[in-house]
Amino acid sequence: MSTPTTRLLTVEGAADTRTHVPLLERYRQRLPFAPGDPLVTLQEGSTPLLRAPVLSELVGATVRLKLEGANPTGSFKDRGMTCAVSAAVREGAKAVICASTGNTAASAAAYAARAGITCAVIVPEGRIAQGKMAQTLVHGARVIELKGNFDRALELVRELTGAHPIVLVNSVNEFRIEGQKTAAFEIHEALEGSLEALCIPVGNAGNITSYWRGFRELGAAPRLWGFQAEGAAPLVLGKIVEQPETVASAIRIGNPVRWEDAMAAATDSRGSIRPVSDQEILAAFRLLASKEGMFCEPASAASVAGLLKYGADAAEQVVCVLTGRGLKDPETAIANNDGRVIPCAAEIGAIEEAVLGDP
Ligand code: AN7
Repeated sequence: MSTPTTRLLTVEGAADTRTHVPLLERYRQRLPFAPGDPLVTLQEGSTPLLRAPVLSELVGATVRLKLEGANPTGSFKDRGMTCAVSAAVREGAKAVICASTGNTAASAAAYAARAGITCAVIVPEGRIAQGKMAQTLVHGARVIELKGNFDRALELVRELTGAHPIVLVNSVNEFRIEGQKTAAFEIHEALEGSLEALCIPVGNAGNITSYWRGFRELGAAPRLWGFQAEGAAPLVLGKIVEQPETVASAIRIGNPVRWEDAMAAATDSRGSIRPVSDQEILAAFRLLASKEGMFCEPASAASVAGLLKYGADAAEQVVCVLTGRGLKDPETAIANNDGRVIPCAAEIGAIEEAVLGDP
């Protein structure tokens, strides 16, 4: 058996092939890592930027989707986690921890497994999507279900890490923000600096903070349009939401840790943070899947819901960030679609009727 240290990939050996370069290598010049530092990677980043013809037509702009669900664990969190866990390993950490609505937990669990260190996650009881729970468990993290919501979980985990040598990998961790800013680099490069507006869901507000940092470092300044679910919209209301509620469980957050940074990103970019209803989120979710062929999780669809609701405001080049993939949350998908399953006897007449008959 190899020890955790020898199992870590070095920078030199990180990519088995040259077809996909980990973001920490691709953007090393702009990240707080030196050659030879431990690199914990699952080959994240370099995600597709897909044209969305139906959306483009609807809003009268060229709309593209940044497919962050194409990251190894199926969400944008991997960009931050490769950095946070690599830095933790560099510091000699043996354990990481986070509070999570699900995706951070899945990502932390995967990168901790890769690094050969332990991981604990605190999730709100009964409130994280099944795909995320499956990932977190199968990666071997210790899953702690809190009788309380995400905001309380984060408070407690911050207190805990103040007293114990466990590295906190929520987006209070600067390495998370550093890693996630690389998505802005990729979009800027792909569009050769022509991006005018970015639509993005906002929960704990780490990601909008990261994008703004990334764009600023390149001297770019697209407008950032952040969207929160109506029932979990503290940044829109200007006050903490004690009991956040939305179908989009990933962004069911009432007291974002990057509050000031997110407001600054919206203001400095001449953007905004606005609300979308659950109905609007689910309508965008279904439209993406049924008309663009793109299955994302409900929280991700908030970016598109916001664009459809408020319009492109004369921006011609727009990107919507689809933060996580649809398979993360099968229950919500099964409960919210226009399809139906047709039962059928195992004989040709019944099959004919099922396939060719009136729907
Ligand atoms: C799919 O996993 O907070 O505004 O604990 O999973 O940076 O918080 C997830 C957030 C958007 C919001 N889309 O990003 C967690 C967690 C998806 C998400 C967000 C999340 P932030």
